[in-house]
Amino acid sequence: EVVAAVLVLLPSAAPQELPAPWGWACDEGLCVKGVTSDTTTSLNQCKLTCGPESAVWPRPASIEHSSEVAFFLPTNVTRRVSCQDAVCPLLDQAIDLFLDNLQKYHPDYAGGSAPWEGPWDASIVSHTLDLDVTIWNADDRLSLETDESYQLFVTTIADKTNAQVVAATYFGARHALETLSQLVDYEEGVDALMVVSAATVVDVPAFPYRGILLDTSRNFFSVQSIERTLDAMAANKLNTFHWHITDSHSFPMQLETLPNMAYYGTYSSRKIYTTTEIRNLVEYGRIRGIRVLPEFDAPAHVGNGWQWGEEQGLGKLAVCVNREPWQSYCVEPPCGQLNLANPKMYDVLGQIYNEMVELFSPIDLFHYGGDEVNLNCWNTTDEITSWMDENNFGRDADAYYNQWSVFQEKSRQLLTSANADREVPGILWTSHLTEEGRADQYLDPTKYIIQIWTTGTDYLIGELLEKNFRVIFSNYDRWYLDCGFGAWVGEGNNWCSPYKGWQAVYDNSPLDIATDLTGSAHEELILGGEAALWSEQADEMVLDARLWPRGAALAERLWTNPSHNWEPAETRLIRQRQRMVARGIMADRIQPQWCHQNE
Ligand code: CP6
Repeated sequence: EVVAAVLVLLPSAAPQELPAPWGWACDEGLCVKGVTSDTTTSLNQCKLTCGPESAVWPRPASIEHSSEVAFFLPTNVTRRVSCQDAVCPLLDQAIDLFLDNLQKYHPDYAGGSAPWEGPWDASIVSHTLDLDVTIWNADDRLSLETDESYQLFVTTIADKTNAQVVAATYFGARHALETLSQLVDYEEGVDALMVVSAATVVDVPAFPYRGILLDTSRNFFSVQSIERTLDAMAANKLNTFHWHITDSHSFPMQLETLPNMAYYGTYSSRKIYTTTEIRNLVEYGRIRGIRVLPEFDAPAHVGNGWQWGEEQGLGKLAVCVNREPWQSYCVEPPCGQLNLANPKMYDVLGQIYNEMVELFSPIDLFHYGGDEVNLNCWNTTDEITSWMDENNFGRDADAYYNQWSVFQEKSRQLLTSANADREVPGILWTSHLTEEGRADQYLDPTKYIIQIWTTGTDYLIGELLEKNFRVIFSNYDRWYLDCGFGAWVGEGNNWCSPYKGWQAVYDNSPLDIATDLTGSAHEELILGGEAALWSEQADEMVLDARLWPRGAALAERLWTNPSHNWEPAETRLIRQRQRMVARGIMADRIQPQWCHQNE
């Protein structure tokens, strides 16, 4: 009683701990906050993360750890690596990124090194985190066959924590470093980092293709915003940045051999990706375990950029460009489709492929687009109809499908020769060419992968699988993230309403869809999935919040493929969202700050 009275009288210099709104259940280990026992969700219920078991996103295939932590300073990390050839410089960069990510846990991080202040006790100052990374193979490029698995062993003896990473490839090792960074957090009380003192992680992705699509034609996105997207993808072990770089609206891709394309096609001279910027982004992605996959969408979804042909004596390279009323010639304005009747069009297409193959080199996949061809555009263009007649192709729908498939075959050959006669699998969107009875008539399943954008109830998905096509899922009702609130509604289209929350993204399971449609999961044919950010209603101001944390939900579906739905994942997702924010990603908010004690 006497002591208490004295304490009350003493003026307190230290800020008082704020009382928690309710009793936090968790008070040691990597706890950020407590847990409530309440499992109902949503706006008026806090969801709180606690301990290393809730730290790693996407959840590893297997993880065990102690509930103790070791404290250390980021200046006390050592590295030892065992690797071959080109992999070693990549690994050095991955470790640098890992160290940057540690700095970013500090609440006062403002770039570079955070303002660590201490004072620290001797045990913190002397503690080291020793990285020991072994990579067996010399692959420095991703492919669908790349082994992305890794093992991570954390052990602590006295003042040394050893983090041992073993992986077949660079890509597995960089995922291990991502996981390790997520087993670290900042501890306010000691102004130091803490790492779980012992852990064993054995991890492997469920699917080899885990993507995000960004459309940079309807709206332009700065290189910096694309880099930020690659950073966020790396934090979620997503491995494919599908760059829908051109469309009818604009052509922002600089080509040194065809400068007219961007000259005619960009919105402005500043809204252009120079060849240097493109090469740098490809490398930026590679270091982060991401293939930058180019799409050149054709024969539809072209337009601006192609007008120069006539002025330069090559004739019309594209038809229906900006034609009105657009409803008759395309799904959204402005219209445009390549001119199948002009052989010079193929010369230009081959040149585009030549330069794209070089810019994105070496490619292991290529996206041909191939969506939303409008037969009425070709059918109402004199140059095309007279060419059809001269060649006795006929004029019915099948005649046009035949010519479209001839175009596709020529495109494939042009791409193959552009790629020094190395054939890579091509990706095509679902379209009339992939419909019932047509897919295997027109397309060879050993050469093409089909990206599905219809919903999970579409029986055609089952048909494609039964015909042995490899597929990538991008169901528009779950994995299209482009919608702004309310847009399109009232124009006869309602796919933007209601808003697709992260829960809907999380619960979309390709294997379940395949099983429902065909009675078999077809695991070997399902390469994975991709969320799409089309950009009619998005530019870089809203990019982060549209993509994240929903893209993180996609990532766990594709990496872990959990057998449960979103509910048990919620607290971990909230923590992953906070982690992304710490790394400079302006991810959407999930709950009130009131739920987070020390933020
Ligand atoms: N642009 C291109 C688009 C779409 C596609 N391709 C699209 C279609 C339907 C919806 C959203 C986007 N805007 N080139 C389809 C693959 Cl709902």
